[in-house]
Amino acid sequence: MGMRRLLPLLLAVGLVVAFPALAAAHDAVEKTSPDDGAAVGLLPAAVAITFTEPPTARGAQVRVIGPGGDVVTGAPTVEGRTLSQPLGGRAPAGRYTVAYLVTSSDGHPVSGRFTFSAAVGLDGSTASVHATVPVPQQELPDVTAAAKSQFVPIILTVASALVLVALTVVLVLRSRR
Ligand SMILES: [Cu+2]
Repeated sequence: MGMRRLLPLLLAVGLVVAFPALAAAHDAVEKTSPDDGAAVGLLPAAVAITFTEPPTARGAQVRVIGPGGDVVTGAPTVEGRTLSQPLGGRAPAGRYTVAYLVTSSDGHPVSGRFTFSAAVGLDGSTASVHATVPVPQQELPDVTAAAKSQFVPIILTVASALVLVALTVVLVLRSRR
């Protein structure tokens, strides 16, 4: 095979290596607890997100933002395919948005959010609740930007991809001489 023909092939290989997200699917969210948009009675003591594959506990982050701010307590835990986050004992009634970031089983970060309303808070307070609508992006602190710095596997993936692309370029240039 001539080098002129090999060049597009090498570039294609480099692209596939550089963008693993194109070649592999992240874990999808199967369900959340409470359901997205749900109106519940008593605020649950924990929220949970169940994925299609077991996520990695390391680096997992969950924020549960309500009328009184973030009400998470302790670190999130992973049991099987479910990521759980306990809530603080003084969380008030009202509308909550849950934002999460977790490492997918394929090593890529998966983030998302959902909302729900609770008529009775863990502190005994009450609020009128109704089904919620999606929250505009700017109402939430940017948890993903801060958390992504913890994703060492991603950095390694990107670094190795760059090395492979560089090697590909070197091979192409060398083959042209
Ligand atoms: Cu992925």
